[in-house]
Amino acid sequence: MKSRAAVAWEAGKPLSIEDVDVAGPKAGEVLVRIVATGVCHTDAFTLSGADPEGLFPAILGHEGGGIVEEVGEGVTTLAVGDHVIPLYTPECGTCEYCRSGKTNLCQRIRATQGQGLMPDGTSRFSKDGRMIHHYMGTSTFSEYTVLPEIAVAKINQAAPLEKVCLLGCGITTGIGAVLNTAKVEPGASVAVFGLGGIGLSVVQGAVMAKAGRIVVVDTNPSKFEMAKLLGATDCVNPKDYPDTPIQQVIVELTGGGVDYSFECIGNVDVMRAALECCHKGWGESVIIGVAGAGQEIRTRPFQLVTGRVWRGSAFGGVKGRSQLPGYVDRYMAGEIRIDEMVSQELPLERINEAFDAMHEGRVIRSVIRY
Ligand code: NAD
Ligand code: AHE
Ligand code: ZN
Ligand code: ZN
Repeated sequence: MKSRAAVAWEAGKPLSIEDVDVAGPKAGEVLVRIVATGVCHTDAFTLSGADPEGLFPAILGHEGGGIVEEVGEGVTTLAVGDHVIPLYTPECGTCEYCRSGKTNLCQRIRATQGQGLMPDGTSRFSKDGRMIHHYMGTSTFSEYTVLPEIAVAKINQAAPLEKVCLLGCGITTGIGAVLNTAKVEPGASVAVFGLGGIGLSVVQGAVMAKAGRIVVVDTNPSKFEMAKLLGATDCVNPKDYPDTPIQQVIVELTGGGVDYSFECIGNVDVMRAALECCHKGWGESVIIGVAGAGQEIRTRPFQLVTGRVWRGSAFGGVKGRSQLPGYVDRYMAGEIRIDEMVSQELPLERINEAFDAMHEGRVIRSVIRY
C-alpha cells in the first residue's frame, strides 16, 4: 500500500514528504495507522547525524498513537480497531531481560531494531524500489507503519490519540525516571536540567512523588513559566551566573546539594554538573539526555567515593505493554498532565517547522496530526 511519510534521506537535511510503499505485516506483526505523533529531541539528534546508530534513508518518529488496521499471522494479543501506542522499548515478557525484574530493556528484537529492520531482517518501507530503514522500531512519521506485536501497547479506546501519543516517549520517560529509576521519596529535593518535554515531565513526576524543593535549570528562561505551573519551586538560568559553575550555585541554593538530579539535555558537561550538584553521601543523578557519537562523561572519582550515585534511564524504566496502558488511564483520570505540553499541532507537510521550533526553543512539544 501507499503511505504519506516524512523521509530522512540523509543526515542534516530537512525531511521530505513522500508517498512511500509499505508492505503488509508478516507473521507476528501488525499494520498501524498513526493518527498523531510527537516530535522528540531524539528524532532531531538522529537526523543531525550525531547518532552512532543513525541510518539513512529512514522514516523517523517514535512518539505515536494509532489504530491497528491489519494483523499478521499468529498475532493473538491485538485486533483490528485496537487503539495503540508503538513501543521503541518492546516487552516480550520471556527474554532474560524481561524475566529479570530489574530492567525494562527487553532485548528480544534490539539487534534488528538497531539496524533499522524488522525482526526478520528486512524493511517494510521502500520508495521506487529503494529500501528505507525503520527507526527505533516505530517510524511514526509514516501514516501507516508496521510494528512487531511485542512493540505495541493496547490502550483505552476513549483516550485522545493526539494527546496520549506523547506517552510514547517524552512524558512517560520523565515521570518514569522519577518514580521508577530514582524512586524519589516525599520531601526529597530535586534538580532538573533542561526543560523540554522530558525535563518538564520530570518536574511533573517529582510533584507526583511529593518532592519538597524542585529546582529547575535552563538557559532559555521562557521555559520557567510552564515549569512553575507544573510545580517547580526555584528557577535557575546558568547565564545569570557567568563566573560560577552551576553545580556550585545549586549546592549553595540548597544548603549542601540535592537528593536527586536529572539531566534532560544530552550535554555531557551538564551531566557532570548534574552529578556534582548532588548531596555528599547520598545524592543520586539520573542521565536521561542522549549524547552524540564520541561524547563521554567525566568527573572526579572522588564524587562517587563520597557517596554520589550516577544512573541512567531509558523510557523511564517503564515496561510498555504491561505498564503504559496504566499511564494512559492516569491521564484520563486527571493524574497526568499532557494537554499543556502540546504547544502546537501541525499537519505532516509542515513537520520541518516542528524541528525548527524545537531548535529555537519555542515549543515544549509539537504534535503532527495525519
Ligand atoms: P528539548 O530540546 O525539548 O529540551 C531540551 C531543553 O534543554 C531546552 O529547554 C533547552 O533550552 C535546554 N538546554 C539546552 N542546553 C542547555 C544547557 N546547557 N543548560 C541548561 N539547559 C539547556 O529536548 P527533549 O525532547 O526534552 O529531550 C531532552 C533529551 O532527552 C534529549 O537528549 C533526548 O534525546 C533525550 N531523551 C532521552 C530519553 C530516554 O529514554 N533516555 C527519552 C526521550 C528523550
Ligand atoms: N542510538 C543511540 C542511543 C539512543 C538512546 O539512548 N535511545 C534511548 C531512547 S531516546 C528516546 O527519545 C533508549 O531507549 N536507549 C536504549 C536502547 O536500547 O536504545 C546511541 O548512542 O547509539
Ligand atoms: Zn523520545
Ligand atoms: Zn523481552
